[in-house]
Amino acid sequence: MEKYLSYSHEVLEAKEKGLPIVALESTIISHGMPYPQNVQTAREVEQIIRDNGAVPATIAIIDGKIKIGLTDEELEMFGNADNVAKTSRRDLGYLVATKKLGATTVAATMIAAELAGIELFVTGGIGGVHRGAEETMDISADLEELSQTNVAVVCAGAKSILDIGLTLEYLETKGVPVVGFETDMLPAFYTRESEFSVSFRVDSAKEVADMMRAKWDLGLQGGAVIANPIPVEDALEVSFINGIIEKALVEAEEKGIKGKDVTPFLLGKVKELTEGKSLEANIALVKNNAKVGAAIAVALNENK
Ligand code: PSU
Ligand code: MN
Repeated sequence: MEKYLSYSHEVLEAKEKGLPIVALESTIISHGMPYPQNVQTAREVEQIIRDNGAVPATIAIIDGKIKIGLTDEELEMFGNADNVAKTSRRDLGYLVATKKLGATTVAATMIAAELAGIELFVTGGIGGVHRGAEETMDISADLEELSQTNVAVVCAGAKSILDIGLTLEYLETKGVPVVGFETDMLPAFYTRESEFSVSFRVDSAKEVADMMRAKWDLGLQGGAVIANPIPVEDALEVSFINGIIEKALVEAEEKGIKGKDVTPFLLGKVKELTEGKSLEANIALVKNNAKVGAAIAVALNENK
């Protein structure tokens, strides 16, 4: 693996000392948020993880290697460059072989984290089953990855640009637990609530760590979705955001947006139509996830 993986000094040292490490994705930086808020958020999220007792490892493809932990200049580059490819499972081999810049999605970040021995990953939102998937077959590779790669993923639930019900059905079929962190209801990213229940509710980082350890000790492959609701003060109003998501979906359909461009298009459109309110909410929820994720990484490190 040495041929394909490289580590930042900070992450290498953390590995040597056996410190808890939290993986972070780079698609959210390159394709999920505009510059410069993306870079600023990435830096702040890393610092929150340090402040809560773990070491951050933002992951991306650079110069033919999967880089585990980015320098400040690299974070800036991934936030600002326009030649960064959105990289999921199918793209990894190509980007590494051609030495192009790749920003890793949830799926690719999980793969990289597992290769690097990192058990916990923090992000904002995962991909899922898109609305209309019964016709388009647009189902994110993130879901398949969650069923086979041993990394727990902290997120703020499933966004209603997706078909949340079908996303949960898919995860159930694939045996992926969807855990509510201090909630019985699946949060819907911008809002704390949805009409869907989680598989289990947990009320502490230790409970999550114990559940993951038992699952993995039993030889059950795959990760879990740890759904952590956006803080009350940052949540958007349900009818406001859902109305805007409807508009964004109509526009994506009219413009014929397809494949891997769908999610970035919808996120950008929602930001525009909410006049930036969705971006503020997105930033707040990722930071909140970083805090919870660091605590889970610490607990996982203790029950190893
Ligand atoms: N949801 C967000 N922000 C994001 C993404 C999803 O709120 O940046 C990104 C993640 O990297 C996720 C990817 O893995 O989009 C899913 O893309 P697709 O639907 O094309 O699989
Ligand atoms: Mn897709």
